[in-house]
Amino acid sequence: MVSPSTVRVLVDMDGVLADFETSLYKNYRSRYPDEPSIEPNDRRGFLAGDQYAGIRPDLRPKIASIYETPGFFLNLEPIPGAIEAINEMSNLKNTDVFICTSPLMKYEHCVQEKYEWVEKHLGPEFVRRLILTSDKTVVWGDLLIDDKDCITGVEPNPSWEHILFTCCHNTHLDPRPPRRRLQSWADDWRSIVDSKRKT
Ligand code: UMP
Ligand code: MG
Repeated sequence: MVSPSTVRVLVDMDGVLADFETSLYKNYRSRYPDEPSIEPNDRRGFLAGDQYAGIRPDLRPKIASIYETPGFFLNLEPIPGAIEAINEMSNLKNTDVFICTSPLMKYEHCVQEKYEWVEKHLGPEFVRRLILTSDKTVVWGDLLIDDKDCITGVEPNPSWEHILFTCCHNTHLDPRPPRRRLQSWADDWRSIVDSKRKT
């Protein structure tokens, strides 16, 4: 009997497992209550800094100061259903799950806190499954579940199929066919994983 091939799933962290946008908004509002702000429902485009700079250029460093604050990444709340889903996914037969996330270029705090977040919410064994990279195109996988609209890098033909995970900044985008979306962790991620099984 031919054994089924293993599906390798890369799961993004910010916007997919960890709720970056809600904390960014709440912390910004509390630190800069008199400045204009953008509610999550009104976010457009992956980079909050770009949208804030469109209101006023000096808001870009203010929004950056929020995610550069020590404790910001560690204290992100899990996205609803994410912890249960990734645990269930990694317990599936013939399924390898890795977390694949890009750190800030200002990596102080962010890098260590990403490791700490994984240990806190998923346990010490999951820390082995954490990949930090600024270029996800060179990481091999069957699927990349990620909220970023356009994922580019040195590899023009990444091995993975990008599944767009719905987040406030990308709700207005039509997934360009044949791109598939996962609306939330309540959506049918199991069928998407199974669609990559070869036998
Ligand atoms: N990031 C920003 N600005 C934003 C949104 C995200 O710098 O407005 C950073 C934070 C994380 C990284 O380090 O991007 C997350 O990218 P993904 O791995 O989730 O694509
Ligand atoms: Mg993300």
